[in-house]
Parts: sequence; C-alpha cells; structure tokens
Amino acid sequence: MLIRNTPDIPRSEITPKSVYLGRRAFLMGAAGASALALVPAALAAATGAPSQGPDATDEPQTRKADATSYNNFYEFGSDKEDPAANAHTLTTAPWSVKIDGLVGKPGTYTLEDILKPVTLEERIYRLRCVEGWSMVIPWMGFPLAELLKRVEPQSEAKFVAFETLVRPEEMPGQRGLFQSLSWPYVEGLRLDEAMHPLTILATGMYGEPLPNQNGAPLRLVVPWKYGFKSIKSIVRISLVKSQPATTWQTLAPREYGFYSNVNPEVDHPRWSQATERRIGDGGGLFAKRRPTLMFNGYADAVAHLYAGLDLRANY
Ligand SMILES: Nc1nc2c(c(=O)[nH]1)N[C@H]1C(S)=C(S)[C@@H](COP(=O)(O)O)O[C@H]1N2
Ligand SMILES: [Mo]
Repeated sequence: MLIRNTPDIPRSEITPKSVYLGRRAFLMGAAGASALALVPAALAAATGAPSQGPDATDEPQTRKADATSYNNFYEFGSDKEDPAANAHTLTTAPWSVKIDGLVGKPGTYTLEDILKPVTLEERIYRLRCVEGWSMVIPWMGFPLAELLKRVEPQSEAKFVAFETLVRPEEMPGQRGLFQSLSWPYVEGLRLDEAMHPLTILATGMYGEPLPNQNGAPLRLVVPWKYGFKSIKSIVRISLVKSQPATTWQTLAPREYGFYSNVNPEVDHPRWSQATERRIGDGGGLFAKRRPTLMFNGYADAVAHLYAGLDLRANY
C-alpha cells in the first residue's frame, strides 16, 4: 500500500480551535486542555477542571502515530493503512447532524450548534477491536447524553440509531474500490447505553482535532464495546422505538451481534476474544498478549445495564 502525505488542508476547512476544544479548554490553551488528564481528581475538583471518573487509567497511551495510521474506516479502504492514506479527501466543514425520530426538538444542527453549550473534556479510554488488537487513546469529547437531553427524547424512544456520511466523491470505499459494505455505515445503541456517562461523542484526540481517518469531525466512542460500535463521521442520530440495524450485524449476523460488548468469554467465530495485542507493544507474531477484560475493564460502571441478559445469546 502506497502511503502518501496528507496535503495541506485549506484553512477554511479547519474547525476553529475554540470549537473542537470547547470554550473553556480553549481559554486555558491547548496545552492546558491536554494537561487536564494529568491533574489529580482532588485538584481538578478545586480548579473546576473535569476529574477523571471511572474512565481513569494509568496505562500508557498508544503513540499518536500508531492511533492515526492503523485504522478501520471502510469508507476509505479495508486495509489498516488505507484510511490514513485516503481520508484527506473528506471535507469536514461545514458539518451538520440531522437529529430526528422520537424527539421533541428534531432538526438539522450544525456542529457549532451542537458544541456551543458543551464543555469538552479529555477521556482516556481503551479501544478494543474484535480483530484482537487494542489501543489506549486520549479523546476530547462530551457525553452523548448531553446532546440527547437537549433534543428531548420522547417516552417511546428505546434505541438510538447513528449514520455516517455518504459522499462517494470523497469516500473511495463508497465507489466500490475496496471490499465494500453497504452504505451508509450504521450503528445503534439501546437508549440507556447511549445515555451512560461513559458514552461520548468525540471531536478530538491527543489534544487536537480528530484526524479524518479517526472519524472527523464527530464520532461515537463506547469504551466497553468492540471498536466497530464507535461509528465515525456521524451525520444523523435518530431516536427510535425498535432495535435498529447495524452495518456489521447486517453483513454477518453470526459474527457480529447488536450488543457487541467486549467479552473474553464469548469468542468471535474467527478470532478468540480472550486476549489482545496492545498496538505498540511490538513483537509481531510473538507479541505478548494481554488478557481481555470483561466489558473492556469498565464492568464496575456498566455491568448493571445487562443484568438478566444472556450475553452468549446477546453478543
Ligand atoms: N463509518 C465507519 N465507522 C467506523 C468504522 C468504519 O469502517 N466506518 N470502523 C469501526 C471499527 S471496526 C473500529 S475498530 C473503529 C476504529 O477506530 P479508530 O480507527 O479511531 O481506532 O472505528 C469504527 N467506526
Ligand atoms: Mo474493529
């Protein structure tokens, strides 16, 4: 695979720093924003900086160079290097998200509308792909719940459906150049999963705006679920009554379920889920593998969501 350098993006297409960092973080300066992650919780509370909650981890962060060059984003190709090589063609400004379905305030919201009232915070999360690799990534984002509350979900709403942009002119995978999925890429969560405080919409990583290959300008991150639930470059969020279709479940229902909770006890038909290779650990074929943790290590915060659910049947 030929890897090209990303050409300079015209200034007009770059989201202003104040937008992706959030106004308060912006006033503190970019360095201040990424330093938030290093502030101990007590001090953070005293200074009004967001504290690290159940997401706190002292595991080393994956190198930014790895997290931005080893990606899954089939709109830009099916090899791990394809998104970094091809995603520079995506125009991420202006950007808007249609929010519809069972909500009191449906509408098409610009990214600026969505971000104006929120304070972005840094969340350092493990991301575990069903293929057996994992990373530790410092995201900039805000709880999805904040956005959902603003649009006023109606009582019949039980699930949230998400859609990625369809723009074949800018997304070579949508022109059938690679192993293809059906478009748009779609995902879904149960409403209580979507409202969980660990579920975020991310606009940045490593204290900078999201690179296109990581899902600019707005992507979902659900740290206790396999990576493929974390849908990128979102243009539509719908509140719905019944369980929505998801891209991978539609493609291969025996391999990918709706829930897709990280679970070392339930193997994928082609890949064991018991252990994982942390990107950056090195070692190739002989890399040391780490045990995969139930719910990716977030069980204390999320296990109650699945009380009484058979996780073998609902994988
Ligand atoms: N629109 C879209 N979102 C997507 C994908 C994709 O192909 N298209 N791949 C998923 C998969 S399989 C993974 S593991 C994560 C990878 O996120 P990262 O590249 O930021 O690590 O994105 C997910 N979101
Ligand atoms: Mo994945």
